[in-house]
Parts: sequence; structure tokens; C-alpha cells
Amino acid sequence: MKTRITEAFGIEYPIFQGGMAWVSEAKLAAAVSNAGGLGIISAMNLDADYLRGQIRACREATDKPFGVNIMLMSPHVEEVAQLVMDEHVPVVTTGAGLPEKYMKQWVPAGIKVAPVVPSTAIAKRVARAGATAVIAEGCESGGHIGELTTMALVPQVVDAVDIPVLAAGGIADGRGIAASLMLGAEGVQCGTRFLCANECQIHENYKKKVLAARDIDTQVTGRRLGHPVRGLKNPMMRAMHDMEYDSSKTNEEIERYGAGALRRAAIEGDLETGTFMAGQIAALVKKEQPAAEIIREMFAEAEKLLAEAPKWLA
Ligand code: TUI
Repeated sequence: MKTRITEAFGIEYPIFQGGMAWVSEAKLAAAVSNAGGLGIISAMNLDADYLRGQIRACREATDKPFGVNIMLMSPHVEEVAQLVMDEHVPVVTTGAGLPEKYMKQWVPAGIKVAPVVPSTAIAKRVARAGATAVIAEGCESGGHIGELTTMALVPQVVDAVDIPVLAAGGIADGRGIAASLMLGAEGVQCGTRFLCANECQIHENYKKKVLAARDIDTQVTGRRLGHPVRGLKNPMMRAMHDMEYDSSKTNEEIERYGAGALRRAAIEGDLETGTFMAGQIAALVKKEQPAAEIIREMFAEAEKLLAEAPKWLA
């Protein structure tokens, strides 16, 4: 499949693996890149030393392009923003904020930047700042979310900018890819589907929780704090939800309660106090399998659907 995304990023399939904190490590990113997608390492909220190690491990495991996701709320954002230049990382994606300040250095340095955007206004801003592509992520996705759904957001972003758009949020199979192309996107970014890749090193309990999920098993917490986060329902998510509706609790108390919960999920597999971030399509993830198989399967299905599409015109 050839689109402006495969051309611009030098990849075989127009698919990015989402940069997920405590999930998207070098091993998963390299597997996705080796399979012809764009693997992405998450800088999460750790420092430059952590990221340097991950970049080097990824380079050991693949000679294909890969990316680094910078979560703009990270306390180490300045040093990781510098490191991606020092390490000549080919692609940077950003999330949870406005990346223009950093793009002033990244773009002239030849880094291809693809920010996650939750609105057309932000898509236009990053396009003006020199983004190679934008990732229009709907609120079906796991983790930190915006307001609009993928179905509503993607075509509006496609109309708002001239650069290519990747659709994200709620995409886990070939149907999601085909639909994204129909909305005008030229690629997709998937996170949740890759949680159950063999190369994904999260705790077994996290994978089991995704595999057991039903359609209605995600919930959003953090709206009161200004950073809504979608994850799989569990005692931690329910407690966060209850605290948010309790006016006697301060925002600081709630923030403190939530601190470290993603690490507890991904590393320790703590079913009670971890936050298992996942998107609304978790129930479409049926088994653990190699990243390469996930990509091949998704695109084989998309190509079949697209080839059959003229039947609707008969
Ligand atoms: O960033 C994500 N997903 C994430 S980041 C994350 S770590 C975290 N942990 C606790 C609280 C908050 C974050 C877990 N999942 N996805 C990309 C994304 N970016 N979704 C939405 C946005 C976004 C939102 C607002 C991008 C830009 C934006 O700009 C507006 C502004 O005012 O900053």
C-alpha cells in the first residue's frame, strides 16, 4: 500500500505503533519497524539517559526507520527534546500538548515530526510549524484523550490541512484501516492492538486484561484534573472516578492517588491499583501474536475490503 505516509516516512505499510508510556519499548518498536510499519519508542516521563538506552537498543535491533514519542507533560521534556536531535532520531511524534516550541529545532534538524492532534485548530498550527504529518486521534483511544471521536475528527482534520493525516483511536483491524482511508486519512496509528504483540514486554496481567475486555469495559477518569485518561475498568479506575465526584477531595489528592499507576499496571501487573490504559476496541484484540503478523493480518483484511468495495456501487 502506497500513500503519502509510506513515502514520507520510508515505510512499507502506512501504520505507526503508538508511543505508549511504560509499554512502547525498543523491542516492540524494532519489531514493528522490521515488519514494515513505524515502531515508536515512548520517552514517557523518564529522563534522557533512559531514552538514549532505548534508542540505541532499537538501532541494534533494526536498520529501518523508527520514531520517538515525546509526552509533552513529561518533567524531562526539555532534555529528551534535545536528545532526539543529538541522536538523529528520524521521526518524532508528540502527545498531550503543543509541540511548536520544540519543532523550531526539530524541523530544521531534519527530524520528521508527526504530532497527535485533538482538533483542527491544533492540526493547522502544527502544519504551519512544519509537521510532516498529523495524527488525528479520537477519544476512542486509550490513554490521554481529547473530546472528538475518530469518525468526526479525521475528515475535519483532512479538510483543514494539506499534509497527510493518520487516523488513530478505535482502530484495531483491517476494517478500521479501510474506514480510515475512506475518511481521507493516509495511514493509521494503533496502540491497543500492539499491547498483545509477543514483543510487547508489559506484564502478563495487562495482556490478559486486554484479551478479556468487552466493548463496555473502558472508562475515562481525570476529566476534573484537565487530563482525561481512558483505561480498563478496575478498582483503581473506579476509585479515581469516585474521588473526582467527591467535592471534599482536592485535585492534588487525586493526582497523588493516581501517581505511578501506569507503571504499576505495565511492570507489576497490579490489578487493584494499576491503571491499564487501553482503547474502546480492546475487545477486538483476540490473541497474543507477533507484531509482524498483526500488521500483515490488518493490511490483508483492509486490502480485501477495499477490493470488494465496488460491490456497494452495483
Ligand atoms: O498523549 C496521548 N496519550 C497519552 S499521554 C499519557 S501519559 C499521561 N498520564 C497521565 C495524565 C496525562 C498523561 C497517556 N496517554 N495521546 C496523544 C494525545 N494528545 N491525545 C490528546 C492529545 C492532545 C491534547 C491536547 C494534544 C494536544 C493538545 O493540545 C491542547 C493543549 O492545550 O495542550
